[in-house]
Amino acid sequence: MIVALDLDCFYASVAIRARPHLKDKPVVIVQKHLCVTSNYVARQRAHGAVQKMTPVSKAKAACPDLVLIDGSDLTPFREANQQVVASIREWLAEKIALACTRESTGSFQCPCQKLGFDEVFIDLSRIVQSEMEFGKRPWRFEGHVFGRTDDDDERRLLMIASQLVKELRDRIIADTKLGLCAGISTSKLLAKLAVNMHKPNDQTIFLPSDAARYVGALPPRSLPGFGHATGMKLEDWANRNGRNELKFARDIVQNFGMTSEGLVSLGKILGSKDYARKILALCHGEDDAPVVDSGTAYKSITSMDSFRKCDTMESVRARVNERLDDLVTRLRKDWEVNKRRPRTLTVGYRFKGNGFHGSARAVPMPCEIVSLCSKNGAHVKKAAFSALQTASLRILAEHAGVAASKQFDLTWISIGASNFSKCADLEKEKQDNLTLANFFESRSQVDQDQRAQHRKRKTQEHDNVQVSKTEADTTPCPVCGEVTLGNLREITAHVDLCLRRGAKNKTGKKRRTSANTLRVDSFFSKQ
Ligand code: DCP
Ligand code: MG
Repeated sequence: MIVALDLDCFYASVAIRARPHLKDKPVVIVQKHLCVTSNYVARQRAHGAVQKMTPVSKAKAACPDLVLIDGSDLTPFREANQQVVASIREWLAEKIALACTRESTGSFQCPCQKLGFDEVFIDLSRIVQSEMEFGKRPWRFEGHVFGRTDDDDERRLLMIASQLVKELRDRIIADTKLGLCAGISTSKLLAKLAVNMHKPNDQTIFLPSDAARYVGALPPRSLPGFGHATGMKLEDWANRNGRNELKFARDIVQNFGMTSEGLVSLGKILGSKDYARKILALCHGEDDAPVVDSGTAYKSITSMDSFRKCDTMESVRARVNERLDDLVTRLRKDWEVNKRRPRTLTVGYRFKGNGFHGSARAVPMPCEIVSLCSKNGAHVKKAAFSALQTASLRILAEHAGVAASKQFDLTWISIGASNFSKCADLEKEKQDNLTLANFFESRSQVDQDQRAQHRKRKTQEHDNVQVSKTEADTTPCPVCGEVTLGNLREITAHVDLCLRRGAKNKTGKKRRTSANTLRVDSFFSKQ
């Protein structure tokens, strides 16, 4: 029971939430003279002329009263995303707690995976299962129903899932004042396809029995998980081999079939048999990818930007500095909330003429980041900034050939921090290192102490021997009980002899060996 959530005209909704007077006006969010999204009023008013990535001039021509809002600062969108995820997690926690109480079981998890800023997948299976057993839910779907199912249990489970999702959406809207759509089905692929079927502020249930036919009729590139590069490789292969155009997903299935031979040849084209299997399954409407919980914090923090021209070292430095200003501030904020530090720095770049084809290089984080992400980090931002700047420029020089002596024209840069460690771990690591350092530092002292103790022990032993000797003079042999013994060596030799001889004690009785041994032991322990 997988749910895909997608916020409606996300950037525009966040911007309008902060400016309620714009609620009924056509609004677009602008980044570098392009409309990155628009609210639904603008979409209707401009009859499709303000699609994502439309130049502002064109959008304005189609809808003159368009309100333009600058969207270059992503902070409000990031924060809104966190509010949405917090609301989802709170709702999930309540449902899980209820299920655990009803079932008298230990707690469980319903994974929640973020995808970009405004999409989330949730695996609701476990809660739905509990509701099926204890929930007394009505026998109906909540939302639009697409497709059909031959399985009554599946139908019932999807009904319950749709009712739960309606509750969840209502909760998110109440908590965040942001509208959203949901797709509900039995895989991430079908849930994601369903989410776009009725927009805005609505939900669709995709019953999966006819999924293969439906998906087969879609262009392969519209399938989530079917990347741009995959499309290029397949088109190239089709052209070279005079095959029909691979226009629909079913054409890929027909060309390669679901046989092992087909899999091998597709694997050769795509570079991996596993990936080929995944692509064939996708084109057939099947997807067994699990929802992997993203945790509460971002896996990486990246600042990126694209531009028309960046062909001098001065402009590269300026672009890098802009990214680092943003990154350093966000890393510091992240430390305040999550108490963690990144260990890896990644710099990505694209050159003019390479389209979306870019490269990236990862290196260990400069150690100045440790000071930035610590208690007094707010005061050492400059040091972290300049260490990151040196590292980033070095990567660009060494791996991208971005240097004063060379010709280049960059169109995109990204600088990211990832591979985070909780500071508790780092503190422990530090503590362990300290302990180790202390150990080695104090080792010489320990050695000295031990040597002194050793000397003392030797002296005591010597004294003890003297004492023993004195006591032994008056101690009878534990075996024969009669002989007056001398020093330790003489005692041992005498007792050995007595034991070998099976000597009798004073009373004339021959002692049992075990008893002898006991007596001898206690004798020596006394010594
Ligand atoms: N975005 C962007 N550049 C793009 C596409 C999108 O910066 N080329 C941003 C703006 C969007 C946000 O990402 O608000 C989410 O993208 P969606 O594709 O989900 O679009 P919206 O949420 O805006 O609209 P919809 O209601 O169609 O989901
Ligand atoms: Mg959206």
